Amino acid sequence: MLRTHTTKEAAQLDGEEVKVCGWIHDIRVLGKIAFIILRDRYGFAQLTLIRSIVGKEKFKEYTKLTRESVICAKGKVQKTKQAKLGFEILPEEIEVLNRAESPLPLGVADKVSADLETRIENRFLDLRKREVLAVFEIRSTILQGIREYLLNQNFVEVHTPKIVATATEGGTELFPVKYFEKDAYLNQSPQLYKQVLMAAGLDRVLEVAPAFRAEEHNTTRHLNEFISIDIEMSFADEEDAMYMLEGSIVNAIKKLKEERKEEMEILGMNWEVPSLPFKRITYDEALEIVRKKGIDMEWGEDFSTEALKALGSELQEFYFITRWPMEIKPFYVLPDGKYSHAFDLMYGEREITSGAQRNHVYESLVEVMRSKGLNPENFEYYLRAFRYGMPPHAGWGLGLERLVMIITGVKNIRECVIFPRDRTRLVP
Ligand code: ATP
Ligand code: AMO
Repeated sequence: MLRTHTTKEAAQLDGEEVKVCGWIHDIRVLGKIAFIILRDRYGFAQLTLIRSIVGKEKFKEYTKLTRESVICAKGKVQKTKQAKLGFEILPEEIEVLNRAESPLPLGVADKVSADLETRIENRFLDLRKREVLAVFEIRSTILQGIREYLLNQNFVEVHTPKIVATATEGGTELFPVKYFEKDAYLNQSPQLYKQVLMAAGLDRVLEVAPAFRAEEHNTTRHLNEFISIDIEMSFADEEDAMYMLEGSIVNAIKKLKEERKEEMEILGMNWEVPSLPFKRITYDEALEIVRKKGIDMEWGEDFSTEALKALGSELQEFYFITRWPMEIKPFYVLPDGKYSHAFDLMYGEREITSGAQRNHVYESLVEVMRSKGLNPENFEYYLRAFRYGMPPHAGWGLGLERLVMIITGVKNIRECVIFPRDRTRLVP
């Protein structure tokens, strides 16, 4: 084993021999004594080098090492009030595993914050910063909290194709791909497949997978590749789907509070576990709020950025907007006269999730498709599932990065993806 302890584990010991490994965060030389601050994912350790003990040659060699070089140090841990960390390691030996070039394209120890472009171009260095890594540790726990809740509710996790033949969420946002002699696309959403699985009798499905959207605009809340958490459940209406959604989010926040105290502190997050159920307002009520704020909006329009801001100023919490006009919702949503069984989950001015009870009646579905200008022939594999026993069903799709953005409070969605894909970025 290269290492015996992480820095965090070493910090708990006194008088024991350990081997810790990591990056050189900083080196300070004070004449005959030098301090190397070693960093790993879990924290820091101070290596105290005394020239008369390590020897003249080695002292010179070690103190000349560059920042961010990878080393292992073997030595005794000692609690001491003199060290800022409360302990030090007195190495007998330092093994240099990999030397870092100098200067670094992005400082790790420095407080100066580089611009996001430089950070993403040097993401491997950027992630060595505790506050950057914290976002991804939180992201991992949020996902785990949601998955855990849904698996406990008897959802089965599935994977559907990402190379597909048809659009699901409207035709303009598709990335074409060559598929041998056929035209294909990267999937925008597992929508059609998860519905087909309801006809298969899977009853409750969950998918966590990338979704691709050729959004032309460059905003702080749109990605061209994002992780979509999707559920679909049978013999259920939109209230059942909303119940699963609010339960998932509350479980994620509970889990964060239990397991990610340190990361939450680093990011200055202070969440209370939201109470259940989340507030529900209808589209008409939301429209009323927006109009009262002096914004001109017709019934049947989608909320503009300005309208969402007005809503957000009234509702700084998680809330659902229900009973949307059918004309602005996709064909697969179950209509209710000019209204629909669709909902969005919002937090303030931001949308996190769309969902609905679906239209499970073949004839009606085909009629809605036609009224929206779609050709049912292009959806043959999907429609077929509605002709031989399709139960009523409901579901939702949640953009993981949108939720992480809200929970961590970061301002740009790119900060929630390790290697983001946006309008101009394809590397790294
Ligand atoms: P979905 O993909 O589910 O529709 P979304 O939040 O990405 O979710 P959009 O239709 O892209 O939805 O945009 C929602 C609202 O945000 C729209 O009403 C639109 O006015 C506004 N919006 C869209 N693009 C931009 C942009 N580039 N800058 C500011 N606001 C925008
Ligand atoms: P919708 O198109 O609303 O619904 O997408 C679902 C959720 O995915 C997220 N999202 C995005 N996140 C980052 N960048 C983007 N470009 C982007 N586009 C969408 C949002 C959004 O709420 N099939 C339906 C879901 C369903 O009804 O089950 C769908 O895809 O958080």
